[in-house]
Amino acid sequence: MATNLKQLTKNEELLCGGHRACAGCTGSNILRQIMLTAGKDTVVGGATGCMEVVTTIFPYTAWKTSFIHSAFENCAATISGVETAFRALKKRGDLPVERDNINFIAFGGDGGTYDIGLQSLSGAMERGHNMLYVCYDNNAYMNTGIQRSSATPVGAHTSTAPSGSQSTGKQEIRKDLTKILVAHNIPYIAQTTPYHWKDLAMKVEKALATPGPAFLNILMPCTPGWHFDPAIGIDLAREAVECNFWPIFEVENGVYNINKKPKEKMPVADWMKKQGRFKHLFKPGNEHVLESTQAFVDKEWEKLLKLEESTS
Ligand SMILES: Cc1ncc(C[n+]2csc(CCOP(=O)(O)OP(=O)(O)O)c2C)c(N)n1
Repeated sequence: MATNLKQLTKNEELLCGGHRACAGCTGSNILRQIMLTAGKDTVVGGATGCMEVVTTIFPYTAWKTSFIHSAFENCAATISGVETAFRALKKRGDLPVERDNINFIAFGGDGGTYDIGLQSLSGAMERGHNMLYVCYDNNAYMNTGIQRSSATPVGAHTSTAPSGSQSTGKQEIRKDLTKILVAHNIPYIAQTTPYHWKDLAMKVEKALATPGPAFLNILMPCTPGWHFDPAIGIDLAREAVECNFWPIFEVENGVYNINKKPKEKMPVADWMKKQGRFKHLFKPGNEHVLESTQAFVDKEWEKLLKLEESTS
């Protein structure tokens, strides 16, 4: 099992150093961890987000495996097409035996997944392709200058939802994409973070071993977008789980399993106060946003516990 740390570190690094990710970027941790688990026989597709931009600056590539550039709208469609071609070649007997088992992984940011590529993701999942779609959710359109996306949490300051005398930042409740994927009735869906490396590796293994479509939603703390000290990104991933902002769970054939239930729940405000994007919420007069965020997180957690109870 690749979920053994010793084994995992012996595996070949398929995302090499020298890429252009920001100092403290947790997205490169996500890509490295996934590729260490998936291995070389993997076809990767990337939508036009940070993790594509920083790893494929012409004429270089940080990928030591096949990598296909996609537009925002069609990463899932591109990889579903490659997977179909693979099946067709296999059926015709046109593949050498050693190329018999290939992983197909599509990557997209939250802008490319929650928003612009949602239709192609939905189509690929519904058609039942044998592929894994990974959304690295850094809560905004980061590489174009931190514009809000439908994944941005209430109260966050972004360039298109700025905080100031007239506004407390993003006003709308974030979309729950994981729930939308559950509604597709696909065999495997999970949330995780790059801090929880063992959980992440286990989920990648399960997702790739499951015949049919699988989806992973991975929280990615972003230094310039969330405004934090580059040293603490990975801690913010851990604390997002400790405060229940980002529960880590899986839904396997409709059955929910929460992988970590914090013993002592951390207040969401303690997580938020380490991030400059929420700085304005700690000024007098804005307490109501912190209170409503805590109430929202508590309510969603209760719903998740009930889903686990009712489906197990
Ligand atoms: C259809 C379309 N709209 C807008 C753009 C411009 N664009 C390129 S990258 C990007 C932001 C990507 O955001 P996200 O998918 O969240 O990834 P991140 O940069 O945060 O990693 C935008 C808006 C584009 N390339 N195509």
